[in-house]
Amino acid sequence: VPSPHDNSKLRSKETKGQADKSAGSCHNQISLDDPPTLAFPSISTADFQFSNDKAADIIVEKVAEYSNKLGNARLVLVDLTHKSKILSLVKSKLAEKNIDTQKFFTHVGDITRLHSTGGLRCNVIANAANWRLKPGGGGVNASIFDAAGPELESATKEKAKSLSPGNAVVVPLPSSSPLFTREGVTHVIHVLGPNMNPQRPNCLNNDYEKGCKVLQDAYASLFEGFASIVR
Ligand code: AR6
Repeated sequence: VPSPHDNSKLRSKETKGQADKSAGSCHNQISLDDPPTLAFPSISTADFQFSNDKAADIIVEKVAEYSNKLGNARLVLVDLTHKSKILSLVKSKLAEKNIDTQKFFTHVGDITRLHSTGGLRCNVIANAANWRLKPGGGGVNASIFDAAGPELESATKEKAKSLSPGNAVVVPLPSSSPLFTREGVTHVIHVLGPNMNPQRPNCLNNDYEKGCKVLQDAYASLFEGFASIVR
C-alpha cells in the first residue's frame, strides 16, 4: 500500500493523462499544466556519511519552511530504492508536520530518468555535488553529469568554478542536453553539503553542530535557487 507521501503511482497516472492529451506534440517537454517541480536527492547522506536521522529532521524542517513560499511549485525527495533509509525516515517524520502532500512527496527512481521511466515531470533537479563541480566521483553526481552530457560541464563552468559547503549554484541546461530533450529538465542546481567522510575534502570529523548548520544552509540555498527559477 503506497503511503500518502509516496505519490508515484498517482503521479504516473496523472502525467500519463497529460501526455496523452498532448499526443502529437512533443510530449516529453514540460507542459503549461505541469507545476514547476524540483526533484532532489538527499544531500550528504551517502558518500559524505552524514547521519540519515539528522538529515531527515533537516529535510522536513526546511521543506516545511519553504513549501508554502513556493506557490503551486512542488518539491520531491528522490532515492533509488524502496529500501531507502532516508525516504522512510522522512516519511515518518512528515507525519508530525502539516505539509500538503501535493507540494511535497517522495519518489523512488533514478533522478536522471524521472520522466522517461518514472512518469514524473520535473523541470529542475538538484545534484549532490563535489566542491570542484566536476563530473564523476560516483553517486548522484556521476549519474547526472553522465546523463546530461558535456553540455552540463560547460554550462556549470560558466556559472562557478567551485562551491563551498552549504551553498548551491543554479545552472541553466542547454536545450541540446539529453536531460533537457528526454526528461524536460531545464535547470540543474548543484548543492554542496557537509562532509563526514575522512576520505573526502573538508571533513567535519563528526562535528554535528557545524554539520547540521551547513546542511540547513545547503537546503535553504537549494530552495532559494529553485524559487529564483520559479519566480
Ligand atoms: N537517482 C536518485 N538518487 C540517487 C542517484 C540517482 N541516480 N544516485 C545516488 N542517489 P551521494 P553525497 C542518492 O553519495 O553523500 C559524489 O561522488 C543516494 O542513494 O551521491 O552528498 C560527489 O562527487 C543518496 O541518497 O552524495 C561528492 O564528492 C543521495 O543520492 C559526494 O559524492 C546522495 O548520495 C557527495 O556525497
